[in-house]
Amino acid sequence: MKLHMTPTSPFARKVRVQLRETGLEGDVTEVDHTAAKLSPTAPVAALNAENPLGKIPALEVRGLPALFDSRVIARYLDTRHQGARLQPPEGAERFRDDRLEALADGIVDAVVLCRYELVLRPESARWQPWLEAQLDKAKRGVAALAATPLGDEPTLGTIAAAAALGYLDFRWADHDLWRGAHPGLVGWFTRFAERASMVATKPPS
Ligand SMILES: N[C@@H](CCC(=O)N[C@@H](CS)C(=O)NCC(=O)O)C(=O)O
Repeated sequence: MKLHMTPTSPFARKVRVQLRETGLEGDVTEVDHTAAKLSPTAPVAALNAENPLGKIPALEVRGLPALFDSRVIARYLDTRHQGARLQPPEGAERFRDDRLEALADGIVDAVVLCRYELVLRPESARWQPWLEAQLDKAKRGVAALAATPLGDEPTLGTIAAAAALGYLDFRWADHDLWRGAHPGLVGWFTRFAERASMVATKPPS
């Protein structure tokens, strides 16, 4: 399998943590698009050929078209390893975990859009109310995350939550979107971030 990624992408990090938690890491070659400076305004032809949406992560697998997005990849990989499934069994627990994953991904969607607005859009064309509205989504999302019971075990939901908080630390530390207001979440993340899978995939500073 080939994983299109960058070491700074929080969505790719979800997959990279999962690979390490499930012993599948050795089955996947990472294709790093950092050098191409992948962004919505700098598409990469080799990636577009696999994912028409031009986004990472995308996973090339034998016998299927390349898989995207991170949630689809996560569910595929969870069928490919020997150990216990990371997704809870069908029922209420699975929906709680799916919701957690969607919440975490939604927080990242909002701040990734903000980053594009700040980094890619010419300053003269910046739309401040839109930016603030996206940051508000992220803050409300983090408050909801803090109100959600989070186990210490890796599931698709807890991995997504950890990738989201790690990304807020990586790109948005100066905005203090979560640490100041949610000490309980800090405690949870501190423990989760000690996992070898998280240490190995920490974004480069
Ligand atoms: N919903 C997608 C989001 C993926 C995404 O937004 N990836 C960003 C990098 S963090 C990307 O590839 N951006 C390039 C683009 O939007 O053209 C997922 O979960 O995989």
